[in-house]
Amino acid sequence: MTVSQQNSLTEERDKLKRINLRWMVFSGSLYTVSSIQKNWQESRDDCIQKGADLVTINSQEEQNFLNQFDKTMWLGLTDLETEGTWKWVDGTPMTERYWGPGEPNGRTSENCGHIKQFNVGKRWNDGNCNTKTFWTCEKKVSP
Ligand code: MAN
Ligand code: CA
Repeated sequence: MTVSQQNSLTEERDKLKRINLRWMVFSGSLYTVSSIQKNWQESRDDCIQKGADLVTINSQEEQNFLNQFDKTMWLGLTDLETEGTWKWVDGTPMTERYWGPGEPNGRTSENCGHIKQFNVGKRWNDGNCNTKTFWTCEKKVSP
C-alpha cells in the first residue's frame, strides 16, 4: 500500500469514528458526554481529536443542559496558566460562574474545573487535574 493510500484510509477511519459518536445538538453546538473517565489533559486531547474541545459554559441554559446528565465532568476551565485566574479553553471570558459553596479552594493543587454533583444549582469545583473523571466535548457549529 502506498503512503497516500494509507493516509486516505486513516482519514476514512477517523471520519467513521466521528460519525459513530453520539453528538447532541443544543443551542448552536454539538456535545458528547464520555462514558469513561480520564484526567483533564487526556480528556481535552480526546475532544481535540474529535474536532472539538472541552465544554465551556456561557449561559444558565447551557448549565441546565449539562446538569441533566447528572455526571461529574471536566469542563474546559483551568487556572493552570495563572493561579487564581480562571479561563475557558477557547479564550472566552468566564462570565457565568457556578462554583459550589467555598469553591474554588484548591490553590496550586486544584487547577481544573469540573461539574460535581452537589445536588444544588451551583456545583462547579476546582479539582486536581490528574483525577480521572467523565468529560464533555463541545463542538461549536454556529459562529
Ligand atoms: C472536597 C472539597 C473540594 C475538593 C475535593 C477534592 O470535595 O474540599 O473543594 O476539590 O474535596 O477531592
Ligand atoms: Ca476544590
